[in-house]
Amino acid sequence: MIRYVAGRWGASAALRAARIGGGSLPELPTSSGRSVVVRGYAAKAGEAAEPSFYEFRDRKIPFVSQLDIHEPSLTGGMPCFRVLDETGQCVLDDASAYEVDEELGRKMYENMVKLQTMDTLFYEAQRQGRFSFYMTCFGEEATVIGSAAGLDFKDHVFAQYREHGVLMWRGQTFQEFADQCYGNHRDYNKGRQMPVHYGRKDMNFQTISSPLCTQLPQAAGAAYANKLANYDGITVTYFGEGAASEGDFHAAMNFASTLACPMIFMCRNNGWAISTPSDEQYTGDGIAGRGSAYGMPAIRVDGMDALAMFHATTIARDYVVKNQSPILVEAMSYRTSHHSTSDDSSRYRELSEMKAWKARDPVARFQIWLEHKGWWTEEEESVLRAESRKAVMKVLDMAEREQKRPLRDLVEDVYDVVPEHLEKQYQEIKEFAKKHKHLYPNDIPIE
Ligand SMILES: Cc1ncc(C[n+]2csc(CCOP(=O)(O)OP(=O)(O)O)c2C)c(N)n1
Ligand SMILES: [Mg+2]
Repeated sequence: MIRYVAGRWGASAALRAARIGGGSLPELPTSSGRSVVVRGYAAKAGEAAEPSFYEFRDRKIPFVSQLDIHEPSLTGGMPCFRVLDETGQCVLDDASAYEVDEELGRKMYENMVKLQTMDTLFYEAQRQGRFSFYMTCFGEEATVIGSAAGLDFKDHVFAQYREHGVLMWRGQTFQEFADQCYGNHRDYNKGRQMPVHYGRKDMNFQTISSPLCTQLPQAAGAAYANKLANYDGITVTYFGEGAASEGDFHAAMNFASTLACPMIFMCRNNGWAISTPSDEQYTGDGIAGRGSAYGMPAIRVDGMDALAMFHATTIARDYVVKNQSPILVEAMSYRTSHHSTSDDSSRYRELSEMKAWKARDPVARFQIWLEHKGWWTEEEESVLRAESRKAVMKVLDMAEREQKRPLRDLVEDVYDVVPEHLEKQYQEIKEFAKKHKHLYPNDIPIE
């Protein structure tokens, strides 16, 4: 008879018992309440023992006499850690281990407000046609700032594209964000990237690349290289749950776990991959549930709770440092914005759903907690909001007025000397631009 048993936990309990070995027959729990019999495990002295295990290298898997289908859905999902509920109230009986001090709490909050303000005004500027593209992180401010605060500056970050809060936390100014989005003379990438594709070597933040999930295997490789070089920091890669549907996700997870790369896989599960809802991206226990298949520990955390995010990240980081091996974190949230300025989410999801999530605003949630602690006032709130707004408006104007880089920059810096084929392409573009001035942006010097 074939029966269904709870797969994962039953199997790992058996494995653990098998690895420990020794006298007593392990009790292998199953969700069906029936126990699995391990045949021949405890052969009596003098008797020839039946083979009890499938053994290969460090694997010792007990043979059983019962043919079972291991049904993962019977094991239940991984729970989600949170400190603050949706109204900003602490849900723990004793929260002392999961708080932050006043200075850190205020800094986290101020960064979240600045991020929200910058996103609001940059988004509007893009809609006015002032630059070509923008992405906000509405709904995920706590995921990004909470995790950034839990990392060390020396940790190398390989981000997806919605994690500009990490750069803000590390000190990137409003002006530097604006210069990049306008692709002006001051942009560190010389205007050669799409807006929001930031990169800062001096902040250990690798340049964003649009093709989804490429940052994961790169991060695993970097973590491995850093380990070999005894680098005193870890590697962190951010990615969406949609990106986790790419093959690169699996390659990176396997690479990282088999080579014990010291890194955090930080998944932002915001419910959507543009128009595809997460329940169409995967079955099973989300992204965190995949950790065990790769022998990788995992944490699931409320990504709209800044305190929970901060502590999940510090605990994950400690684990990585101590064990010199990877860990997976899945932060649960909701993308309350459109995917990008090229998207209209009202075409594929109910406005009411989005509004219900917007009401759980992670920034307001953290503000309530700070106020409750006596660390934040209404007056400070209006000053911070007004000043941030003023500062962002100013940098947008400044960035707009700044000169663009010349066309020639397009082909420089990649090779020591510009190769012939790029030189030829540049000459062609130049001629085209001169001939068809009306088709060419008038603020970019041709020569
Ligand atoms: C290889 C590749 N395929 C498709 C795309 C188009 N694309 C850009 S973002 C995106 C959805 C990603 O969703 P998720 O990883 O959940 O991140 P989120 O936007 O929700 O933060 C897609 C399909 C791409 N950039 N690269
Ligand atoms: Mg997503």
